[in-house]
Amino acid sequence: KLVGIFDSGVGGLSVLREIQALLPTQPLYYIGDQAHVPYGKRQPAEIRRFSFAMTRYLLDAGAGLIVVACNTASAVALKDLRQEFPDVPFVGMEPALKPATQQTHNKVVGVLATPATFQGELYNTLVEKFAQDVKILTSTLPGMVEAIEAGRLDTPQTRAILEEAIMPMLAQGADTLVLGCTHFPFALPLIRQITGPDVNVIDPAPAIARRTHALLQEHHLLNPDGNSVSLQFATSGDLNVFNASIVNLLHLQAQPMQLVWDASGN
Ligand code: DGN
Repeated sequence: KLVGIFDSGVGGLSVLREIQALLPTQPLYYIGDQAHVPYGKRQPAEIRRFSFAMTRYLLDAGAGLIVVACNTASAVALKDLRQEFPDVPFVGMEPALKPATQQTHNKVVGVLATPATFQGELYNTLVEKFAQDVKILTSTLPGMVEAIEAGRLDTPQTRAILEEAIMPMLAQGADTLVLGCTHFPFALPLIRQITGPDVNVIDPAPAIARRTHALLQEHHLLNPDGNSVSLQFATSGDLNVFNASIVNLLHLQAQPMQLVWDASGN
């Protein structure tokens, strides 16, 4: 059965990549809402409307499970999505605070995510639950989502954004960093250059892929082994820009579709 995956833009491709590696024969359909990226500073009602529209689209296309491959949309809309579509299994993102607080030796953790993710109930529940004895430092990495969308994975400007956020975290003793936005794993090589080898950088995408596998199994939606690989992509933004990102980030040739939302975002 088809797995629907969505994000505000290309960030969720870091999740798709892991799902595809784990489940190479599962058909996947990815939507990037690039007409509205970035989501980080948008109003919750707006993010909810976009998330509902993409979910409906993917269900109409035949999806049996939806991966909300965006921390921001998960923080704002996951609860409502589960309520609106009670029969649909959803996999959502959340900043990996649990493993981070378990793995840190210095008891200092840095979290990188969007403003909307930090403001959401999901994140604050996690902080209450897992962060009693750990100091948590946060940064929203202003400009980073835009840099990844534009394919600037390793430029002096992108390095400057990362250094400005990460260096103070390291200076305060952070030995574990959480990538709380699905765009950020694409800058991992640069992040590692800045942190050096001794800092633990957590990308939750492999765990999300395992969770997707488990839920598919539980709901009898796993595609039996076969050799047909089916990957579909669509964007609400510029088709050529999206296509270039797929090539640049996934090293894949695809033929993405153009999505047109009406002005209300439905
Ligand atoms: N990739 C998204 C996330 O994980 O939060 C959102 C990025 C954005 O649109 N600001």
